[in-house]
Parts: sequence; structure tokens; C-alpha cells
Amino acid sequence: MANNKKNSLAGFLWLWFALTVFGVILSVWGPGFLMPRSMSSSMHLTILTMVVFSVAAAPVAAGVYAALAYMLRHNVYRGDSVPPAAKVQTRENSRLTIGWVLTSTILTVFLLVWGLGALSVENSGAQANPLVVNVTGQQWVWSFAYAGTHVQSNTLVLPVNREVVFHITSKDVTHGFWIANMGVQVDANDGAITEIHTTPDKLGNFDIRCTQFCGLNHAFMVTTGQVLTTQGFDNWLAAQPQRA
Ligand SMILES: [Cu+2]
Repeated sequence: MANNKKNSLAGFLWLWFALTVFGVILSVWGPGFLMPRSMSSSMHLTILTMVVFSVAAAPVAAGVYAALAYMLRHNVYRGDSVPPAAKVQTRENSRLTIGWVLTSTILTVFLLVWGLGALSVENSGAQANPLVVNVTGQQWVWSFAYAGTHVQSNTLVLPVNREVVFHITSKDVTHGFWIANMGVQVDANDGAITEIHTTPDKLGNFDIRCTQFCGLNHAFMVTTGQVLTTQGFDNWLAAQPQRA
């Protein structure tokens, strides 16, 4: 009987361990094929945050699934004998209580500190000489005006490795300015200018979508963007028609 109890608890612990390893592997590998390709500093940080949070959550989720499997395996309602783990007193077991309160506290404080740190990195001031792009949403197009020039475009072209500051507004209802590849998402509101910044660091194409339901053609409020080399960007800018 004692041996049986031991085996049964060992099975639970092994399952917990195995599911934790699976969860950690999934957390580290998952973003590579589940998330859009990272093209900016903000998106690198977003993905890193997701990996760290998922790894921290893996043993917790694994514990829940292992406990569920354990209970199903030793089904008291089916008439099996009461499983050893179900006999563990929880309410008056101070060691167990201290253990889970302490673990939960450490985990949540860690997530809070990480989250605040990541937020302050994102909110830190702009670097010297950023590119300023004035973004306007209206039903149902995006337009991008490059500050200091008379260039206005319906596609967003950016130079690589230079910080870009977006000043975002709307001419009508609330829209949502979202560049998935850059980890940039913020509402575009009529009568207000919202600022968000990032530094593109990969060449290539990306999509820009509206994330606030803004009327009939909301689903089609999509445009494309491109990150070019500094020289490529300068050439593109010089080739654009100047609008007064
Ligand atoms: Cu919209």
C-alpha cells in the first residue's frame, strides 16, 4: 500500500516535470512560427517578454494538467480507493500554504517587475534625429506624411536602423494603427495626437492594419510598408511627388 502510494505520487511528479519541459520547449520555439517576423526593437522586446512569461507559466500550467490527469487516473467516483494526493490536508497544512503563497508572490512580482521594466524601455525618450511620420487614419485609408518634407504617401516606407516617431491621429472615427511586425499598436483618435516610437532593424515588407472596428470597410483598411536601406529610403523620398 505504501509502495503503491509512493509510485502514484512519483507518477504525478514525473508527469508534472515532463509537461513542464514540453511547456518550456513550446514557449521558446513557439514564437518563431506563431508570431509575425520581428522587424523592430519593440517587437524583439515583445517576443522576449512573451517567451519569458510563457516559461514562467509553464510549470504552473503543467501542475494543473498533471493534477487533472492524476485525478482522472484515480477516479474516486468510479469506486477506486481515494488517491494519496487527495488525502493531503491543504487547509491546515501551513508548509503547503506558505509554499504556494510564496511561489505565487515571487512569480507575480517577477512578472510585474519585468513588465514595468519593458514598459519603461518602450517609453524612454526618442533618440537624436528621429524620423517623424504623421499618420492619419480615415474611413478607410491610411496616409503618412513625412515631417520636414511635403511628401505624403499611402504606403509606409521607413529607413533601417533609424528611430521613427509616429504621430497618430484620425479624421473621423477611432481607428487602430497596427504594425504587427514592429510590435506597434495604438488607437488613432480624432482631435488627439498619439505618439509611439520604434526602431526598424530588418529590411523587408510588412502590413499595416486597422484594429478598431471603424465601419463598413474596416476589414479592408490595410496597407503595406517597407523598410529600406538609408540610401534606398533617401532615393524613395526624393522620387515622391511633393504636395503643398
Ligand atoms: Cu479603421
